[in-house]
Amino acid sequence: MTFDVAALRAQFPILDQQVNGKPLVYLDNGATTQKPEAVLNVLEHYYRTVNSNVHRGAHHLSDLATGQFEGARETVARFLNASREEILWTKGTTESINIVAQCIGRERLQPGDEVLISTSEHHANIVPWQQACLATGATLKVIPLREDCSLDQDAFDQLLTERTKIFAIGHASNALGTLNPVQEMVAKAREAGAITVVDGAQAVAHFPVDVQALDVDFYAFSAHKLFGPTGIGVLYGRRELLEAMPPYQTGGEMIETVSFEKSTWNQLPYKFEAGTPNIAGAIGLAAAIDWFNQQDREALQAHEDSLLVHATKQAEAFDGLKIIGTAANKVSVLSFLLEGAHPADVGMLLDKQGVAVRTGHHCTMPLMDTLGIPGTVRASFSIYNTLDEVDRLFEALEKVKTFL
Ligand code: C6P
Repeated sequence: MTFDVAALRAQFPILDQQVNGKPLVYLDNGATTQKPEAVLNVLEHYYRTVNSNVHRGAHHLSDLATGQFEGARETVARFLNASREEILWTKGTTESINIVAQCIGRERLQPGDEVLISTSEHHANIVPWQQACLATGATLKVIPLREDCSLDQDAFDQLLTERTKIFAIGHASNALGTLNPVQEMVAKAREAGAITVVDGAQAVAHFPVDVQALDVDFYAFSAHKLFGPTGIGVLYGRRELLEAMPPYQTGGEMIETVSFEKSTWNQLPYKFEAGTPNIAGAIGLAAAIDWFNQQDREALQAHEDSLLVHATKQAEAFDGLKIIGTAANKVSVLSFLLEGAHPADVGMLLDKQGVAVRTGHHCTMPLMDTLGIPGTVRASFSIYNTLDEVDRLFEALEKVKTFL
């Protein structure tokens, strides 16, 4: 299979448009990726021909919807190398982490216990733990960064103790792109007796993830950053832990029996899925995974790497530009500052030239505080971006410099 970026791009109709009179250069893939025709078609087909509620099987359409919905769970299970009972549908990464923080964190933490996270976490992997610590009297501990914004592994080794009950870490940083050595860190945390949680929001669209190889207890991601729809995500949980956890929300679907005196819970995974689920979302996510798996994943990864290398080279040569986050291992994210310019102004002037980036704190306020900056300009690349688009970003930045 050879990789043809033009052919791949052609499958994403949204990319073929003008913004502010210029061809769109979409470099905000860390916020959300675009959706290929294959996913759009499946979503439309579902609503046009299948739409029905699931697990209520009294008629043909309901059977069809249930089959596709549960088939989607199996697709996700294969994608992560898990079993279907361990795959829970959620609204996204944020809800996935909240489920763990509520159902394990608040249940098991006690005063004197510690939750260990890192400086570069997204708010979704900080605030739920902060709240769990507040509710239980446990303490939040934070792994500091080295100069290049990678995690300080010596500090990690010291912070990880028998008091560490939960270790929650991002697989890749959304603000900087740093790829964390999650497998090694999870192994050490498990050895120390901690429950391990990985935020995979910025990982799954970039490289294969195998939860068994990672040997992690919980893994979270969002469909919309993986070429799928918004409003749907996944929490993988190790079966023994899910079995032992109380439900997150209660109501329909998640029960086995209900009386006015007492209710009992459905089996996994339904125990954690109260109410009518996002059926179309789950089916759309499976379509995205099927589509993604049909591509030459190694070629996609190599292409993304070449985008980052090309962008980094130009950034290093660009007068007055400072790259924020220079770790050796990164996903395709370039965060930077232009001397004397506020990131928000840079973003606005790039937008005027059709270049879409994200600016600000990227939901990582503690990281920005640590770095002593208000935020960054972030160009996050995906498989359908081209080297020409990277050049367009830097041409546009030259103009921004003259405007400012
Ligand atoms: N980051 C970004 O522009 P949700 O919103 O639940 O799908 O994902 C939250 C989330 C959690 N962890 C990481 C590492 C993330 O990057 C995100 C979402 C977007 O960087 C929106 S803030």
